[in-house]
Amino acid sequence: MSFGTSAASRLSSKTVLITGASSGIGRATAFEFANASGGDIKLILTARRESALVAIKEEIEKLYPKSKVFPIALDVSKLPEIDAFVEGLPAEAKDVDVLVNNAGMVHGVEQVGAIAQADIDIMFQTNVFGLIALTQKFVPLFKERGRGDIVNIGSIAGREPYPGGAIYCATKAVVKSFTETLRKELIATRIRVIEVDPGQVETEFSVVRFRGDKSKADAVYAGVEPLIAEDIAEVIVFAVSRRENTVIADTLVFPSHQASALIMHRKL
Ligand code: NDP
Ligand code: 8X3
Repeated sequence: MSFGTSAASRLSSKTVLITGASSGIGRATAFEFANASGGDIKLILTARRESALVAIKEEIEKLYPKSKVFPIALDVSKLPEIDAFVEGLPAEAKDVDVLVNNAGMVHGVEQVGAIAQADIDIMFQTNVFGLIALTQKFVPLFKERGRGDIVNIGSIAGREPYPGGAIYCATKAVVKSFTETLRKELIATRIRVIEVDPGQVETEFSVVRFRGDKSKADAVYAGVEPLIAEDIAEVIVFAVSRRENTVIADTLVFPSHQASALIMHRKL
C-alpha cells in the first residue's frame, strides 16, 4: 500500500527499530516502512533467527536500493543482552526515531494449575520484560532528542482474556497498562506512544502456540479468513506516518469474521 507523498516525506530518513522482525507482523512491517518511505529509510531488524533477518535485508535492499537494513540478533527475553545491543548499535543507525516493540509469543493452551513454569517465564520475559527493558533504554534517548515514536504490539487478548490463555492474555494486559502509563508520563513531550492490538492474524504465532503442531495451528483458521501480517503492518506504518501532532493512541484490528477474542463466524 502506498500512503502518498506526505507519508513518504514524514518517514524520510527515519531510523526504525523493529523487534521480532524475522517473521509475521515484524517482517511485514519492515517491508511496509521501506515501501511507504519510498526506500529512504534505515531499518534495524532484530530477532533470534539472524539468518532470516539477513535474507530480509537482502530482499529489502534489492527492492529499495536507497534503504539500509541492519540485521542484528537479539533475544529480548535475555535482559543483559539488551544494554549491549543498544550500546552496540552501528554509528549510522544509533539515532533511532521509531521503536516497534513487536517481538512476542505464546506457548501452550494449558489452563491454570497445569501451566509449566518454563512457559510462564518465557512468555513474561519475552512479551513483558523484554518490551519494558527496550523501552526503558529508548525513553531517555527520545527525551534528550525531544521526539520519537514507540509502537507497542498488544492484542485483543490483552483486552479480553479467555480460557487457556491465562498467561499470554496477562502479558498483553500488562503491555496495555504499561503503554497507557507511558503515554501519560510523556504528555509534555513530542514522544508518541502508540498501541496496535491485532485480532486473528495468520503468522507463525499459532504454530508456536501449539509447539510446532501445524495441524492444530491450521485448525484455528478453519472456515475463517484471518488477517495477514501485512494488514497489521499497514496500520503500524499509517500510525507512525501521521502528522507529528497526531497520535493514533490505540487501535483494535479484527478480520471481518471476528467480533471478540472468541466470537467468530466460521463457514464450515
Ligand atoms: P510470529 O511468530 O510470526 O512472529 C513473532 C516474532 O517474534 C518472530 O520474529 C520471532 O523471531 C520474534 N520473537 C519471539 N521470541 C523472541 C525473543 N525472545 N527475542 C526476540 N524475538 C523474538 O508472530 P506474529 O507476527 O503474529 O507476532 C508478532 C506480535 O503480534 C506478537 O507480539 C504477538 O503477540 C502479536 N499478536 C499476534 C496475533 C496473531 O494472531 N498472530 C494477534 C495479536 C497480537 P525469532 O523466533 O527469530 O526470535
Ligand atoms: C493473539 C490473538 O486471540 O490468539 O494475540 O490470543 S489471540
